[in-house]
Formats: sequence, structure tokens, C-alpha cells
Amino acid sequence: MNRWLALSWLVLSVVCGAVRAQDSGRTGPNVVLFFTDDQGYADLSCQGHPTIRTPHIDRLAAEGCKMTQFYVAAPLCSPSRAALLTGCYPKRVSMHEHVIFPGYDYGLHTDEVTLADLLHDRGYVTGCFGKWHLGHRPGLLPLDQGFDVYAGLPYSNDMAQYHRRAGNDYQFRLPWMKGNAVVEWEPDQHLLTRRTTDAVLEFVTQNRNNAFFAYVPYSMPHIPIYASPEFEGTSPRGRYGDVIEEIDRNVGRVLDRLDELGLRDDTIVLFSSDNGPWLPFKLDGGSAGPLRGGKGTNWEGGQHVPFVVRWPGHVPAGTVCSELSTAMDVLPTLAAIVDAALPERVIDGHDVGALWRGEAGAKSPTEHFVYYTGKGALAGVRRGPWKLLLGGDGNGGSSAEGGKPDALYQVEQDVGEQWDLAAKHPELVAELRALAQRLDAELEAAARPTRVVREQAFDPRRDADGQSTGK
Ligand SMILES: [Ca+2]
Repeated sequence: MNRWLALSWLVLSVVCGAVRAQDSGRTGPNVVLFFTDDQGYADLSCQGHPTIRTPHIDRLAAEGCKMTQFYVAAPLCSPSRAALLTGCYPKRVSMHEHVIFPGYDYGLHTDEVTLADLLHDRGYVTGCFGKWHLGHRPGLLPLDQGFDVYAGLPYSNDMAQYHRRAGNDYQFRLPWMKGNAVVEWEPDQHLLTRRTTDAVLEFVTQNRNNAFFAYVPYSMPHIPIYASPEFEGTSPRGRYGDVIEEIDRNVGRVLDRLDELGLRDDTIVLFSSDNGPWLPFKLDGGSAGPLRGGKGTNWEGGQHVPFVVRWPGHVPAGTVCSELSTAMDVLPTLAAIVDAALPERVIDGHDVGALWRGEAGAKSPTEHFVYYTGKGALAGVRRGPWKLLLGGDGNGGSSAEGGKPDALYQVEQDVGEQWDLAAKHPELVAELRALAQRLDAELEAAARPTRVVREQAFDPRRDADGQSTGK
């Protein structure tokens, strides 16, 4: 090769390298976080479901780590999501009192540092695709909480037609939003999972040269459940199975796209659910398998959900971790991985990277985990394998001052909470009761406010434009 040619090649390489470096704002691995709505602990084939088929999520588990004692911080949507995105107990950020309905005027305070804020500050492009449910007034939507891009429903898919009964207050309609704008009213719910995924695929493809965070809180399988025509009537588990299998196929579409773009090894993929199955809806609800109870309860089935993490080369393939971890750990764990500073305000989660990586002898850093009812009342505490339920019934009606006796379960040996050992261990019951009350008092004393916004981003009332959507 003559010297001119060699020199030209060198110059060309340097220039191209510089252009590539400029294109690529990558500062760490991409993050894709799937967070389904009301999917039970057992509603995946890799979690033991006998008739639901989820080959793509199973593959994720086979290529990563499945955590079998993973808890969300509340048995309901809004508080659970607040905890996932802030690393805090819902009560610390005052999001613990049930869910946000279309007429409500508050949401997660924008002073809170969300996972999206944290990754955005680290140079990530951030997108939220699906159900938000942390406030839908102006200033409280995803673009105000660290996301660059948003597409989806700002609250639950049952907050329009499902609640439409004569004489009640639920005369609302469902907006499909892009960014801060409503682009469609009453979208066809059969297509929600597919449309949401289409938006994810576009985002991932557009940002293949950037570090990106895609948060994917699917609206399904929250009732009323819908699958697209392609999936309707295809699962042996019935309509609920159709819905889960469609979610699985769409998770697979995202995994395929990561492969096609060569991003598989450089992307952390997480899969979980915001709370347990909604059992009163019978066949339209899911299953918590061996766990007792479901959504809205403090039995294990309410908050103990599936969790899978895949990160090739970092998380050993095909591993299972039964150490306790919680949704509040996701933010500090990812912060450590991408070398981001933790929020300056107090958070409750812990870095569980050692558990994800399967480090020998790694133990859960969670010393205790406090349970709250769906309405935000103190409900119990877990320490080690012991779980105390105040008032004992786990059904959301218990309280620290209730007249019923407390119940004590060894939930690692008795995952179904069948054997109340309170009478056998009265000292432990007293100790855990005092612990629960102390931890709750500490949270209450330090709780930070939500944010109230009087203006509306859109009018959610069904008859707002003098129109009836007729559905
Ligand atoms: Ca939910």
C-alpha cells in the first residue's frame, strides 16, 4: 500500500470515528423495562402456568435471572408505579392512597427524581409506552417526569366504559396520548398491546445509536381485557391467556428488534407486573399460583410478582435468585450500573446488582419490607422469612388498631399463608408489630407531598365535547 493510500485510509478512519462518536451518546447499557398490569405470579409458562404459553418471556428468563421473591410496593397500580419509578415507598411520596381516577387533580410530584430523570441526566433518551397512571394534569405527565417521548393511556383502561353504570360518577372516556396531546379518544382496546409495542419498536430503532430507556407499562391484562383478532380464541387459557400470549409475542418483537440492531448484549431487559391478579374477575383475572390472594390484598398474591432480568455477559443465563427484592430496588440498582448519582432525597430501595449478577453468597440488602393496604393504611411487615399481618386478614381492611388478632406467617416455608404461627411466637409478633409501627411513623414524619394541578391537560368527561362516543 503506498503512503498516500495509507494516509487517506487513516484520515478517513479518524473522520468516520469522530462522526460515529458524535452520533453515539451512549453512556451505558440500554434499559427496556416491561411492567404489565395485574399479571399474576403464575401467569407465565416459566412461572409454572400449565396452559399459558409465553416462549419469549421464557427465553428472557432462560437467558437471564428470574427472581422468585420479588415484591412490588403496593397491591394497586398508581402506588406501585410510583415506587418503581422513584425507588421509594408510595407513602414517602404520598402516592399510597389508592389509584388516580380521571377526575383527580394530583400526581407524583415533579420534584421527585424518577428513573427516567436519573437516566436522562446520564445522557439517555427516554420513552414511556403504555399506561402512566401517576397523574394526568398538565405538568404531571410522562414528559414532565423525565421522559422524552410518550405514547399510551394516562390512566387505567377500565376508567371509561367498564365503570359506566347509571347513577355513578364514572362518566369518563379514554384518551390515547402522544407526548402531551390527546390524539384519539376511546382507542380500540383490542389493539392496545400491539400499538404500544409499535411505538416501542420505532423508539428503539430511532435511538439505536443512543443509550435509551424504554419503560413499557402495558395496559393489559388489566380488565376489561382485549386481544387483537390474531390472538382472540387462540389460548387454551381462554381470553386471559390470549391477552398474555399477545403480550409475550410483543415482548418477543422487541427482543427480535434488539437482535436485529445488534443491541442484545448492550441492553438490560426487565420484565415484571405492577401487582397481582384481580381475582374477583374470575376467568378474566389471572393467577398467583401457590400464593394466597391477589390484587388489592396484602396476601402474597397481591404484591409478590414475576421478575426477570436479562443482561448478557453480566447476568448469568438461566439463573434463579430467591433472595428478597422489591420494585424499589430497580432505580438504585440501575443507578449503580450506569454510574449515576442517587437522588439527593431519601429513597427506600437498595442496589441488588450482586443478586442480578449471581455473585456467590450475595444476600438481600432488604432488612424489612412494610406492607400497606390499597388505601394506604399500615398492613404489616416482613423481616427475613417472617411476615406479620396486622389485624390478620390480609384483605385490605386490616389496620394497626383493628380489633382482630395479628397473623404471623413464615412465608418462605408457607408461601400460601396457610399456617398462622402467631400464637406460637407471641414475642416475635410483638416485636414485628412495634417494628411496623416504628417504620410507618418514620415514613409518615418524612413524607413528601404530591403535586396538585388545577388546570386540565384534557377534559376526561364523556360528554365534554357534547359528544357521545357510543361505546
Ligand atoms: Ca395494576
